[in-house]
Amino acid sequence: MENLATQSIINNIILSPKLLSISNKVLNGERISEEEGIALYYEADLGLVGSLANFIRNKKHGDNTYFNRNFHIEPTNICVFDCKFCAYSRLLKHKEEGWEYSMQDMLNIVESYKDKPVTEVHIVGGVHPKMGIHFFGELIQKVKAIRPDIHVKAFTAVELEYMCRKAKMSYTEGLAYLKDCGQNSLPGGGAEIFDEGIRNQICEDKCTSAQWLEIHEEAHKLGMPSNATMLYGHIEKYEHRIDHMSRLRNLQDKTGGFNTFIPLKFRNGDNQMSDIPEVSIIEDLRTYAIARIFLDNFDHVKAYWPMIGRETAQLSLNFGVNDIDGTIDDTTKIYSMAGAEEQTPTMSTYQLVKLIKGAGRKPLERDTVYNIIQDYTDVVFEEEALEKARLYN
Ligand code: V47
Ligand code: SF4
Repeated sequence: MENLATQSIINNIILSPKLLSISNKVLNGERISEEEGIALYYEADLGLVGSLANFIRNKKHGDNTYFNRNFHIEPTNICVFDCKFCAYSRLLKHKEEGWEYSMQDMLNIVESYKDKPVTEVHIVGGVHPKMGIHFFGELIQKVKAIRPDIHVKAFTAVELEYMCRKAKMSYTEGLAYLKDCGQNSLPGGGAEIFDEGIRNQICEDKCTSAQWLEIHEEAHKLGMPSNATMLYGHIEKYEHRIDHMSRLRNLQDKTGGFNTFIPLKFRNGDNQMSDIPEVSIIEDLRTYAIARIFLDNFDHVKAYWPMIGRETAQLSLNFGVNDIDGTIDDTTKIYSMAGAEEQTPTMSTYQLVKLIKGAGRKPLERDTVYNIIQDYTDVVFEEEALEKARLYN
Protein backbone atom coordinates (compact mmCIF):
# COMPACT_ATOMS: atom_id res chain seq x y z
CA MET A 1 0.00 0.00 0.00
CA GLU A 2 2.66 2.43 1.06
CA ASN A 3 4.76 1.26 -1.89
CA LEU A 4 1.90 2.22 -4.22
CA ALA A 5 1.43 5.59 -2.55
CA THR A 6 5.15 6.36 -2.73
CA GLN A 7 5.24 5.11 -6.33
CA SER A 8 2.41 7.41 -7.29
CA ILE A 9 4.10 10.40 -5.64
CA ILE A 10 7.33 9.58 -7.48
CA ASN A 11 5.44 9.24 -10.79
CA ASN A 12 3.81 12.60 -10.33
CA ILE A 13 6.98 14.55 -9.91
CA ILE A 14 9.15 15.26 -12.87
CA LEU A 15 12.29 13.20 -12.53
CA SER A 16 15.18 12.60 -14.89
CA PRO A 17 15.28 9.05 -16.28
CA LYS A 18 18.26 8.36 -13.99
CA LEU A 19 16.46 9.47 -10.81
CA LEU A 20 13.32 7.63 -11.87
CA SER A 21 15.27 4.43 -12.35
CA ILE A 22 17.02 4.81 -8.95
CA SER A 23 13.67 5.52 -7.28
CA ASN A 24 12.12 2.42 -8.80
CA LYS A 25 15.04 0.31 -7.62
CA VAL A 26 14.59 1.60 -4.07
CA LEU A 27 10.85 0.99 -4.14
CA ASN A 28 11.47 -2.56 -5.37
CA GLY A 29 13.94 -3.22 -2.57
CA GLU A 30 16.97 -3.41 -4.87
CA ARG A 31 20.46 -2.24 -3.94
CA ILE A 32 21.70 0.95 -5.57
CA SER A 33 25.22 1.22 -7.00
CA GLU A 34 27.95 3.65 -5.95
CA GLU A 35 27.33 5.64 -9.11
CA GLU A 36 23.63 5.88 -8.27
CA GLY A 37 24.43 6.96 -4.72
CA ILE A 38 26.60 9.75 -6.09
CA ALA A 39 23.82 10.75 -8.50
CA LEU A 40 21.40 11.05 -5.57
CA TYR A 41 23.82 13.42 -3.84
CA TYR A 42 24.34 15.62 -6.89
CA GLU A 43 20.92 15.52 -8.52
CA ALA A 44 18.15 14.61 -6.07
CA ASP A 45 16.46 17.16 -3.84
CA LEU A 46 15.67 16.69 -0.17
CA GLY A 47 12.02 15.85 -0.93
CA LEU A 48 12.92 12.89 -3.13
CA VAL A 49 15.66 11.35 -0.97
CA GLY A 50 13.54 12.00 2.12
CA SER A 51 10.52 10.15 0.65
CA LEU A 52 12.65 7.20 -0.43
CA ALA A 53 14.47 7.00 2.90
CA ASN A 54 11.22 7.28 4.82
CA PHE A 55 9.78 4.50 2.69
CA ILE A 56 12.70 2.21 3.64
CA ARG A 57 12.58 3.28 7.28
CA ASN A 58 8.87 2.51 7.49
CA LYS A 59 9.32 -0.81 5.72
CA LYS A 60 12.08 -1.87 8.12
CA HIS A 61 10.72 -0.43 11.36
CA GLY A 62 7.27 1.11 10.95
CA ASP A 63 7.07 3.88 13.54
CA ASN A 64 9.44 2.11 15.95
CA THR A 65 12.06 4.56 17.18
CA TYR A 66 14.75 3.45 19.56
CA PHE A 67 16.70 5.04 22.35
CA ASN A 68 18.72 3.62 25.22
CA ARG A 69 19.71 4.63 28.71
CA ASN A 70 23.45 4.93 28.97
CA PHE A 71 26.31 6.94 30.39
CA HIS A 72 29.77 7.73 29.09
CA ILE A 73 33.18 7.39 30.68
CA GLU A 74 35.91 9.38 28.95
CA PRO A 75 39.11 8.16 30.67
CA THR A 76 41.29 10.99 29.32
CA ASN A 77 41.50 13.63 26.64
CA ILE A 78 45.29 13.37 26.41
CA CYS A 79 46.00 11.96 22.97
CA VAL A 80 49.10 10.97 21.05
CA PHE A 81 47.32 11.81 17.80
CA ASP A 82 46.53 15.21 16.36
CA CYS A 83 43.35 15.00 14.26
CA LYS A 84 42.72 18.38 12.71
CA PHE A 85 38.98 18.35 13.48
CA CYS A 86 39.35 17.45 17.15
CA ALA A 87 38.63 20.14 19.74
CA TYR A 88 38.69 17.70 22.59
CA SER A 89 42.15 16.21 22.76
CA ARG A 90 45.30 17.66 24.31
CA LEU A 91 48.74 16.52 23.28
CA LEU A 92 50.92 15.12 26.04
CA LYS A 93 53.04 18.29 25.97
CA HIS A 94 49.92 20.26 27.04
CA LYS A 95 49.00 17.72 29.69
CA GLU A 96 48.04 20.39 32.23
CA GLU A 97 45.05 21.37 30.04
CA GLY A 98 43.68 17.84 29.91
CA TRP A 99 42.29 15.27 32.30
CA GLU A 100 43.40 11.74 33.21
CA TYR A 101 41.03 9.73 35.37
CA SER A 102 42.47 7.16 37.72
CA MET A 103 40.96 3.69 37.89
CA GLN A 104 39.16 4.74 41.09
CA ASP A 105 37.78 7.95 39.49
CA MET A 106 36.17 5.84 36.78
CA LEU A 107 34.82 3.25 39.19
CA ASN A 108 33.29 6.08 41.23
CA ILE A 109 31.39 7.14 38.08
CA VAL A 110 30.10 3.59 37.69
CA GLU A 111 29.17 3.46 41.39
CA SER A 112 27.17 6.68 40.98
CA TYR A 113 24.94 4.84 38.46
CA LYS A 114 24.58 1.77 40.63
CA ASP A 115 20.87 2.18 41.30
CA LYS A 116 19.97 3.88 38.03
CA PRO A 117 18.23 2.02 35.21
CA VAL A 118 21.05 2.34 32.67
CA THR A 119 21.85 -0.63 30.44
CA GLU A 120 25.05 0.54 28.74
CA VAL A 121 28.33 2.26 29.51
CA HIS A 122 30.13 3.85 26.56
CA ILE A 123 33.90 4.09 27.26
CA VAL A 124 35.89 6.16 24.77
CA GLY A 125 38.61 8.78 25.10
CA GLY A 126 41.90 10.11 23.83
CA VAL A 127 44.77 7.73 23.12
CA HIS A 128 46.94 8.06 26.21
CA PRO A 129 50.41 6.50 25.93
CA LYS A 130 50.31 5.25 29.52
CA MET A 131 46.82 3.73 29.56
CA GLY A 132 47.39 0.33 27.97
CA ILE A 133 45.32 -2.73 27.19
CA HIS A 134 45.83 -4.33 30.60
CA PHE A 135 44.75 -1.16 32.41
CA PHE A 136 41.57 -1.11 30.35
CA GLY A 137 41.04 -4.86 30.73
CA GLU A 138 41.17 -4.40 34.51
CA LEU A 139 38.80 -1.42 34.26
CA ILE A 140 36.21 -3.49 32.39
CA GLN A 141 36.50 -6.35 34.90
CA LYS A 142 35.96 -3.93 37.77
CA VAL A 143 33.02 -2.23 36.01
CA LYS A 144 31.42 -5.64 35.58
CA ALA A 145 32.05 -6.49 39.25
CA ILE A 146 29.98 -3.42 40.18
CA ARG A 147 27.33 -3.85 37.45
CA PRO A 148 27.42 -7.41 36.08
CA ASP A 149 24.37 -6.69 33.90
CA ILE A 150 25.73 -3.62 32.12
CA HIS A 151 26.72 -3.73 28.44
CA VAL A 152 30.25 -2.39 27.94
CA LYS A 153 30.56 -0.65 24.56
CA ALA A 154 34.17 0.46 24.53
CA PHE A 155 37.19 1.74 22.59
CA THR A 156 37.23 2.93 19.02
CA ALA A 157 39.36 1.09 16.46
CA VAL A 158 41.85 3.97 16.86
CA GLU A 159 42.31 3.22 20.56
CA LEU A 160 42.37 -0.52 19.90
CA GLU A 161 44.98 -0.28 17.14
CA TYR A 162 47.28 1.68 19.46
CA MET A 163 46.79 -0.52 22.52
CA CYS A 164 47.31 -3.76 20.56
CA ARG A 165 50.45 -2.35 18.90
CA LYS A 166 51.92 -1.24 22.26
CA ALA A 167 51.15 -4.62 23.85
CA LYS A 168 52.54 -6.47 20.79
CA MET A 169 49.26 -8.32 20.38
CA SER A 170 47.44 -9.06 17.13
CA TYR A 171 44.00 -7.45 16.82
CA THR A 172 42.41 -10.85 17.39
CA GLU A 173 44.49 -11.45 20.55
CA GLY A 174 43.77 -7.96 21.91
CA LEU A 175 40.05 -8.14 21.20
CA ALA A 176 39.76 -11.68 22.58
CA TYR A 177 41.51 -10.53 25.79
CA LEU A 178 39.15 -7.55 26.19
CA LYS A 179 36.16 -9.75 25.44
CA ASP A 180 37.28 -12.14 28.18
CA CYS A 181 37.48 -9.16 30.54
CA GLY A 182 33.84 -8.35 29.76
CA GLN A 183 33.82 -5.97 26.78
CA ASN A 184 30.66 -6.59 24.77
CA SER A 185 30.89 -4.37 21.67
CA LEU A 186 32.74 -1.58 19.89
CA PRO A 187 31.49 1.95 19.24
CA GLY A 188 31.72 3.38 15.73
CA GLY A 189 34.20 6.21 16.23
CA GLY A 190 37.48 6.78 14.42
CA ALA A 191 36.16 5.92 10.98
CA GLU A 192 36.09 9.58 9.84
CA ILE A 193 36.38 9.27 6.04
CA PHE A 194 38.01 6.19 4.57
CA ASP A 195 39.33 7.82 1.39
CA GLU A 196 43.09 7.78 1.99
CA GLY A 197 43.71 11.19 0.37
CA ILE A 198 41.18 12.96 2.61
CA ARG A 199 42.12 10.92 5.68
CA ASN A 200 45.77 11.96 5.28
CA GLN A 201 44.73 15.59 5.32
CA ILE A 202 42.49 15.46 8.40
CA CYS A 203 43.99 12.71 10.61
CA GLU A 204 47.15 11.40 9.03
CA ASP A 205 48.79 9.88 12.08
CA LYS A 206 46.08 7.58 13.43
CA CYS A 207 44.92 4.14 12.32
CA THR A 208 44.38 3.71 8.60
CA SER A 209 41.06 2.95 6.96
CA ALA A 210 42.21 -0.62 6.28
CA GLN A 211 43.13 -1.06 9.95
CA TRP A 212 39.77 0.37 11.09
CA LEU A 213 37.92 -2.08 8.87
CA GLU A 214 40.16 -5.00 9.87
CA ILE A 215 39.63 -4.37 13.59
CA HIS A 216 35.85 -4.28 13.14
CA GLU A 217 35.99 -7.43 11.01
CA GLU A 218 38.02 -9.26 13.70
CA ALA A 219 35.59 -8.07 16.39
CA HIS A 220 32.62 -9.36 14.38
CA LYS A 221 34.36 -12.72 13.93
CA LEU A 222 34.73 -12.93 17.72
CA GLY A 223 31.02 -12.24 18.15
CA MET A 224 31.41 -8.62 19.23
CA PRO A 225 29.07 -6.35 17.25
CA SER A 226 29.99 -2.76 16.48
CA ASN A 227 28.77 0.54 15.09
CA ALA A 228 30.14 2.61 12.24
CA THR A 229 30.38 6.39 11.91
CA MET A 230 31.19 8.80 9.10
CA LEU A 231 32.50 12.32 9.72
CA TYR A 232 30.99 14.45 6.95
CA GLY A 233 30.75 18.10 5.97
CA HIS A 234 34.41 19.19 5.91
CA ILE A 235 36.79 18.81 2.93
CA GLU A 236 35.37 15.57 1.56
CA LYS A 237 33.27 15.38 -1.61
CA TYR A 238 30.06 13.41 -2.14
CA GLU A 239 32.11 10.70 -3.88
CA HIS A 240 34.08 10.19 -0.67
CA ARG A 241 30.93 9.79 1.42
CA ILE A 242 29.62 7.13 -0.96
CA ASP A 243 33.02 5.39 -1.06
CA HIS A 244 33.01 5.37 2.76
CA MET A 245 29.55 3.83 2.94
CA SER A 246 30.43 1.38 0.19
CA ARG A 247 33.40 0.01 2.16
CA LEU A 248 31.09 -0.41 5.16
CA ARG A 249 28.40 -2.07 3.05
CA ASN A 250 30.96 -4.58 1.71
CA LEU A 251 32.15 -5.48 5.19
CA GLN A 252 28.58 -5.80 6.42
CA ASP A 253 27.87 -8.23 3.55
CA LYS A 254 30.77 -10.32 4.80
CA THR A 255 30.15 -10.29 8.57
CA GLY A 256 26.71 -8.84 9.36
CA GLY A 257 28.31 -7.49 12.56
CA PHE A 258 27.37 -3.81 12.35
CA ASN A 259 24.38 -2.67 14.38
CA THR A 260 24.05 0.96 13.44
CA PHE A 261 25.37 3.61 11.09
CA ILE A 262 25.91 7.06 12.63
CA PRO A 263 26.65 10.03 10.35
CA LEU A 264 28.55 12.66 12.38
CA LYS A 265 28.34 16.25 11.20
CA PHE A 266 31.67 18.08 11.34
CA ARG A 267 31.47 20.88 13.95
CA ASN A 268 33.97 23.66 13.51
CA GLY A 269 34.36 25.07 17.01
CA ASP A 270 37.86 25.49 18.40
CA ASN A 271 39.83 23.10 16.19
CA GLN A 272 42.41 23.28 13.40
CA MET A 273 39.67 23.23 10.75
CA SER A 274 37.63 26.08 12.19
CA ASP A 275 37.88 28.04 8.93
CA ILE A 276 35.65 25.46 7.22
CA PRO A 277 31.98 26.44 7.45
CA GLU A 278 29.54 23.87 8.75
CA VAL A 279 27.03 22.36 6.34
CA SER A 280 23.32 23.21 6.52
CA ILE A 281 20.53 21.21 8.14
CA ILE A 282 19.29 20.38 4.63
CA GLU A 283 22.66 18.73 3.97
CA ASP A 284 22.41 16.84 7.26
CA LEU A 285 18.98 15.49 6.38
CA ARG A 286 20.10 14.59 2.84
CA THR A 287 23.05 12.68 4.32
CA TYR A 288 20.86 10.72 6.73
CA ALA A 289 18.44 9.94 3.91
CA ILE A 290 21.09 8.83 1.40
CA ALA A 291 22.75 6.70 4.08
CA ARG A 292 19.41 5.00 4.72
CA ILE A 293 18.97 4.36 1.00
CA PHE A 294 22.55 3.24 0.27
CA LEU A 295 23.18 1.04 3.33
CA ASP A 296 20.51 -1.53 2.57
CA ASN A 297 22.19 -4.13 4.81
CA PHE A 298 22.33 -1.93 7.94
CA ASP A 299 19.29 -2.32 10.17
CA HIS A 300 19.62 1.02 11.92
CA VAL A 301 20.60 4.63 11.21
CA LYS A 302 21.21 6.77 14.28
CA ALA A 303 21.12 10.55 14.78
CA TYR A 304 23.39 11.42 17.67
CA TRP A 305 21.38 14.25 19.24
CA PRO A 306 24.06 15.77 21.53
CA MET A 307 25.96 16.72 18.41
CA ILE A 308 23.26 17.47 15.87
CA GLY A 309 20.82 19.06 18.33
CA ARG A 310 17.45 17.78 19.42
CA GLU A 311 15.33 19.59 16.78
CA THR A 312 17.34 18.19 13.86
CA ALA A 313 17.37 14.78 15.53
CA GLN A 314 13.57 14.94 15.74
CA LEU A 315 13.28 15.99 12.09
CA SER A 316 15.64 13.23 11.01
CA LEU A 317 13.06 10.63 12.10
CA ASN A 318 11.28 11.38 8.82
CA PHE A 319 14.50 11.11 6.80
CA GLY A 320 15.56 7.53 7.42
CA VAL A 321 16.67 7.71 11.05
CA ASN A 322 15.14 5.23 13.52
CA ASP A 323 17.39 5.69 16.55
CA ILE A 324 18.37 8.72 18.60
CA ASP A 325 20.90 7.24 21.01
CA GLY A 326 20.51 7.61 24.73
CA THR A 327 19.75 9.63 27.78
CA ILE A 328 23.36 10.76 28.13
CA ASP A 329 23.78 12.34 31.50
CA ASP A 330 26.22 15.17 30.72
CA THR A 331 29.03 12.62 30.63
CA THR A 332 30.50 13.35 27.20
CA LYS A 333 32.56 16.35 26.19
CA ILE A 334 33.67 15.47 22.67
CA TYR A 335 30.98 17.53 20.96
CA SER A 336 30.40 20.37 23.38
CA MET A 337 34.11 21.19 23.03
CA ALA A 338 33.74 21.38 19.23
CA GLY A 339 30.81 23.80 19.39
CA ALA A 340 27.95 21.31 19.08
CA GLU A 341 24.35 22.27 19.82
CA GLU A 342 24.30 20.70 23.23
CA GLN A 343 26.80 22.22 25.63
CA THR A 344 25.63 20.03 28.51
CA PRO A 345 24.00 17.08 26.83
CA THR A 346 21.33 15.68 29.08
CA MET A 347 17.85 14.50 28.19
CA SER A 348 15.58 12.71 30.59
CA THR A 349 13.64 9.67 29.46
CA TYR A 350 10.52 11.83 29.45
CA GLN A 351 12.12 14.42 27.14
CA LEU A 352 13.34 11.73 24.73
CA VAL A 353 9.95 10.04 24.66
CA LYS A 354 8.23 13.41 24.10
CA LEU A 355 10.59 14.18 21.23
CA ILE A 356 9.87 10.84 19.53
CA LYS A 357 6.10 11.10 20.08
CA GLY A 358 6.21 14.67 18.76
CA ALA A 359 7.46 13.28 15.44
CA GLY A 360 4.50 10.88 15.35
CA ARG A 361 6.67 7.86 16.10
CA LYS A 362 6.68 5.05 18.67
CA PRO A 363 9.26 5.39 21.49
CA LEU A 364 10.97 2.15 22.44
CA GLU A 365 13.75 1.82 24.95
CA ARG A 366 16.29 -0.72 23.67
CA ASP A 367 19.47 -2.32 24.92
CA THR A 368 22.69 -1.96 22.91
CA VAL A 369 21.80 -4.78 20.53
CA TYR A 370 18.22 -3.61 19.97
CA ASN A 371 16.31 -5.93 22.27
CA ILE A 372 13.25 -3.95 23.35
CA ILE A 373 13.25 -3.12 27.04
CA GLN A 374 10.11 -1.00 27.24
CA ASP A 375 7.45 0.43 24.98
CA TYR A 376 6.68 3.99 26.14
CA THR A 377 3.62 4.55 23.95
CA ASP A 378 1.19 4.60 26.84
CA VAL A 379 3.47 5.57 29.69
CA VAL A 380 2.36 8.77 31.41
CA PHE A 381 5.20 10.60 33.13
CA GLU A 382 4.84 12.73 36.21
CA GLU A 383 6.40 15.66 34.28
CA GLU A 384 3.72 15.28 31.60
CA ALA A 385 0.89 15.43 34.12
CA LEU A 386 2.46 18.55 35.66
CA GLU A 387 2.85 20.17 32.22
CA LYS A 388 -0.81 19.47 31.40
CA ALA A 389 -1.94 20.83 34.77
CA ARG A 390 0.01 24.04 34.10
CA LEU A 391 -1.56 24.38 30.64
CA TYR A 392 -5.15 23.92 31.78
CA ASN A 393 -5.08 25.91 35.01
O1 V47 B 1 35.62 9.50 15.71
C1 V47 B 1 35.49 14.45 16.80
C2 V47 B 1 33.95 12.60 16.01
C3 V47 B 1 33.89 10.57 17.02
C4 V47 B 1 34.48 16.17 15.94
O2 V47 B 1 29.06 4.06 18.41
C5 V47 B 1 33.72 15.03 15.69
O3 V47 B 1 27.22 4.52 19.46
C6 V47 B 1 32.17 16.30 14.59
O4 V47 B 1 32.19 7.85 17.40
N1 V47 B 1 32.87 17.43 14.77
C7 V47 B 1 33.78 9.86 18.35
N2 V47 B 1 32.56 15.10 15.01
C8 V47 B 1 32.32 9.71 18.82
C9 V47 B 1 31.65 8.50 18.26
C10 V47 B 1 30.32 8.06 18.73
C11 V47 B 1 29.45 8.96 19.32
C12 V47 B 1 28.20 8.51 19.74
C13 V47 B 1 27.82 7.19 19.63
C14 V47 B 1 28.71 6.30 19.06
C15 V47 B 1 28.32 4.86 18.97
C16 V47 B 1 29.96 6.72 18.60
O5 V47 B 1 33.57 11.93 17.19
C17 V47 B 1 35.24 10.65 16.37
C18 V47 B 1 35.04 11.77 15.37
O6 V47 B 1 34.53 11.27 14.17
N3 V47 B 1 34.38 13.98 16.22
N4 V47 B 1 35.56 15.80 16.65
C19 V47 B 1 34.03 17.43 15.44
N5 V47 B 1 34.72 18.54 15.59
FE1 SF4 C 1 42.75 11.75 19.53
FE2 SF4 C 1 40.32 10.85 18.84
FE3 SF4 C 1 40.77 13.51 19.02
FE4 SF4 C 1 41.87 12.09 17.04
S1 SF4 C 1 39.62 12.40 17.37
S2 SF4 C 1 42.93 13.62 18.33
S3 SF4 C 1 42.29 10.14 18.02
S4 SF4 C 1 40.83 12.05 20.70
